[in-house]
Amino acid sequence: MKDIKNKIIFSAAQPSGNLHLGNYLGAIKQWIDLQNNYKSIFSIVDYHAITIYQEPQKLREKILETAMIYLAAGIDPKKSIIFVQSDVREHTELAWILNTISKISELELMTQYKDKVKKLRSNVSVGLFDYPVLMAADILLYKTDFVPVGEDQKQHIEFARMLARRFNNLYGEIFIEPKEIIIKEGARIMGLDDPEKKMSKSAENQNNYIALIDEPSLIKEKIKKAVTDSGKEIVYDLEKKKGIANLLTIYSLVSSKTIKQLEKEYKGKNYGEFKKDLGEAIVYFLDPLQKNLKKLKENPANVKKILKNGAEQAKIIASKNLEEAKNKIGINY
Ligand code: AQP
Repeated sequence: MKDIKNKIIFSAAQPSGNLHLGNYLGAIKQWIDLQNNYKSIFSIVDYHAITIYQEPQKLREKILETAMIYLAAGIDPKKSIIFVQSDVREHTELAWILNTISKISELELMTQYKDKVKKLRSNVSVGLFDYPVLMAADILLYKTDFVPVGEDQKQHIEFARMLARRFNNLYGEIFIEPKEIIIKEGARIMGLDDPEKKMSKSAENQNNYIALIDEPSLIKEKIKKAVTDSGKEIVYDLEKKKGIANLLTIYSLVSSKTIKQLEKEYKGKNYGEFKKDLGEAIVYFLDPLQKNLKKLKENPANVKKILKNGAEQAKIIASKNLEEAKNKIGINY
């Protein structure tokens, strides 16, 4: 048994657009505390991002910006490994191996895939279909114990767990069955333009999300436009008032006030007042991160150095574990 200090955390985000408040509240925020207690590995998963077409110059920028957001949020390269997925080739190599034990029928059940198919229709790549296998490789490659993620990734972690078990049964015990860590509040922040769907980087409507890099005026504007309902009361009701419930969740997480406290505070007040205060609370909450980000952007060379150094550290673990897997299969002579 590993003691807690040796347990491994792995998590990642795709540089497929602007990281948003959902990514932060659902995932990144947890990483900051976890890195103090676990061996932590955080990746910028660019090979996942290209499962949907990305404009190359924009992708280049978003890879670096995502890394800067990790650092600005408080991920400390002295405590955690931060690296870009494509810098560690072992990820795609293990993904190929795991492809050979994954079933098409299992991948067809993935909710995120099915949602994206609805949006993309016939323009769906094999890569998008195979996304959960690459994600399982990302996780298993480091013999990860825990994966802190938002609710939307739960099914993918279950799949990774199942692949670890299947590999171990077929070839011998080497992979750890990873468990997800999902926080109670904020694990599924909904879109501001449509509270039925999760907040998403790839949403067509920019008013769907609050990007972590949005200017204060834009943040306030987006909150003002957030979809609510025709009622008047500011109460948490997930059935009848999904929009307000989502805004209350966000407000609670950015202000550290409970939803009950907020309901009391806004009793008798109107949506306009509530939204105005929420916009300001988000701006205030994101201010330190945005200030840190501005400083980091002045010296991209330094961030690139952190990433290259992180990739070297990741590679040491990844190459050893991949070799072990290859030996088990008989891919050595
Ligand atoms: N709306 C959300 N609420 C809470 N957590 C969320 N996450 C994503 N959306 C929400 C969590 O953020 C981490 C990084 O996500 P990702 O980059 O892997 O992308 P994703 O899960 O596919 O969601 P996005 O941000 O909407 O990206 P696109 O639109 O490109 O698919 C994960 O832990 C995720 O659970």
